[in-house]
Amino acid sequence: MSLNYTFSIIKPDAFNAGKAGKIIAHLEAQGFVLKAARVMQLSRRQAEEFYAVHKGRPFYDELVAFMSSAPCMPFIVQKAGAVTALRDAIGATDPADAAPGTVRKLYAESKGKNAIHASDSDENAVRESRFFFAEAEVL
Ligand code: 3AN
Repeated sequence: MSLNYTFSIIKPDAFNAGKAGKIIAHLEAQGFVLKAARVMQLSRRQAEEFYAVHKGRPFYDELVAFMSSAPCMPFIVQKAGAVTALRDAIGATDPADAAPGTVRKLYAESKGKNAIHASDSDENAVRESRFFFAEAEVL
């Protein structure tokens, strides 16, 4: 059975533009239930560790610099089949390719500044949730 929760981050571009509330409301309207959330600015080291799987890819340095450049909002949501459901709700990595009504189509600027992160597998949802939240912080 697939996990009933997943991990996400409202990235600095969307958070700075005051879109966090709209994005959370958009997801709640689709049946996602907020289980944990915080506002924080990642250190460079935290961003490097979080995105370690992308180390060596051409966009890695830019991604780490961007994600540690300003506050962001990590959060956990619950829904049946959460990982797939949230990936569908956020849309393609590049907002130009994202389907109408997805978070990235509505709120993202570019492939790099693309408003939101969402775990891409149950395994990563567990790992990424633990990276940011202690058990006692999750409802
Ligand atoms: P997704 O976030 O849709 O899972 P990944 O895992 O391929 O996409 O990439 C992780 C993050 O790296 C993306 N959210 C995006 O911010 C950034 N990224 C991916 N590809 C590029 C690219 N070609 N140029 C700039 N940033 C990129």
